[in-house]
Amino acid sequence: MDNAADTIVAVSTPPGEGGIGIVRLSGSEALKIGLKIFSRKHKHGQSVPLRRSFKPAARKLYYGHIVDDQGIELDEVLFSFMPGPRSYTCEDVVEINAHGGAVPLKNILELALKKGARLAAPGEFTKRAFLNGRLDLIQAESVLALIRAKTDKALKAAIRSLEGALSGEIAKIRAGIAALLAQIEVEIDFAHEDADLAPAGDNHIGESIERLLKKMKRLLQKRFQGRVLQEGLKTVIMGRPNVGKSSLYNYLVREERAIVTEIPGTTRDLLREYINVKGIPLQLVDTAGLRRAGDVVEKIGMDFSWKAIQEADLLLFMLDAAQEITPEDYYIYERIPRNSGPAVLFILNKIDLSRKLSPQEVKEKFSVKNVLEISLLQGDGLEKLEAAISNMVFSGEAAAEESVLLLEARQGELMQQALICMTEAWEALAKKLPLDLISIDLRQAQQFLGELVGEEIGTEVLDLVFQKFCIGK
Ligand SMILES: Nc1nc2c(ncn2[C@@H]2O[C@H](COP(=O)(O)OP(=O)(O)OP(=O)(O)O)[C@@H](O)[C@H]2O)c(=O)[nH]1
Ligand SMILES: [Mg+2]
Repeated sequence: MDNAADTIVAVSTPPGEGGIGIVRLSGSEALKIGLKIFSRKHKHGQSVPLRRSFKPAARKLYYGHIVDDQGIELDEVLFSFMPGPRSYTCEDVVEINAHGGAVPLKNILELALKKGARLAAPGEFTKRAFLNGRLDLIQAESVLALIRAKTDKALKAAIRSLEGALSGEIAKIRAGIAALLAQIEVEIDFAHEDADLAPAGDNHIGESIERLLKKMKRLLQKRFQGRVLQEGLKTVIMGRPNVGKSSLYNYLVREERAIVTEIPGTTRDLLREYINVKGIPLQLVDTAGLRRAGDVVEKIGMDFSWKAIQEADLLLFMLDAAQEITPEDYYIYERIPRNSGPAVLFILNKIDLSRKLSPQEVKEKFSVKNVLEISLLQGDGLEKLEAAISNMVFSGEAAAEESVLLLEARQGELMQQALICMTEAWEALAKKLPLDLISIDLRQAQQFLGELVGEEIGTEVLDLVFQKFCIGK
């Protein structure tokens, strides 16, 4: 690990031009280095070096200039000092609000490096906050989620996670396991003292394990929502040629992106766009219409379509209301991946034309509960369609928004491992195996959860987590 005592510096605002840019220093020498390069404006409008006795008050802004060794003013700035432990990293932190251009920021950074600071590694400020106990690992990862959040919902979820909602849930599970372990300990001791006594309270242990299992499963379910919020739900528009897929794509993208013609087989390449439907990010894909005929180019396009369908989270399966169901519709439907495959939303388009196909018939023929009727030509049913997509992620419950917690891939995996151990403990109990064995499983589960919040964690994992950050965070 890096020498925790050294003082790091980085430009903490994103690269590019901005109104202001912030250079941040953290470490025991932060103030000393900061004061070496900062000068307060003198009465006569000239920068003069600071009096040696000058010590800025905590969390106050001071106006002045950054001045290099030759006395040249590099930038006009606001200077602030946040003494540890009441700072982001729990160390002494100095923030210099400068002008946003790349050159002044680079000059200030270089000057700070010259005066003894070291360039921060990606995520090192947050890593220090973690190492100093201000954030647990889940909260540190939420900082990343926060930075990357693409929608309001994702942002709210990341903030909740940063505030410790997810950590709190996990702490409850860990406390539950710890209590169980203690209980088992007592019973084992008891059994040793009085061999005639049958191990009592087994049922109680079983119930506790079941309760914990349920909690863990619930958290894991939310992992899907977390991933969706961050990466976008992979949503693929599919159907036979000419049903209106590209028209739907253009509507959802709010732009004439895809070519729309009355000729079947218009779309050949996949089109992909990142959009936002009622706060839920979708990675929307328009595909080539699927049919058996078609020229070489169209066939290649159809191969792409099938591949996209395999990888989808949600399929928007389009049918034409002005025509009977065709054998192609059945053929396509049969080839949708089943077991834990994508969710499918049935859409009956062109309801403005004279009807040959009713929603009832679609429901019966494909044995589905819901069919949405729309007309892209007249703009009917589109609001309902967007609501339906959103509901498929949040199951339509208003409470869902508040309860979404982000589980990063790393966190989800550890939770899964802990869940397996707990299941094994439960099975061992059901088989009436000795309590010692059950406590081994429980301890293992406890260890995985400890790793999840970052209490029992190797430096490699730590480095992996923080590498995902950019410099300055
Ligand atoms: N009457 C009517 N026509 C529509 C509607 N939606 C689309 N169309 C027309 O249907 C034709 C096909 O539309 P596209 O969006 O290109 O269909 P597609 O499914 O992408 O077709 P391919 O790319 O060939 O697979 C075009 O002439 C559209 O104008 C609708 O709601 N009502
Ligand atoms: Mg098309």
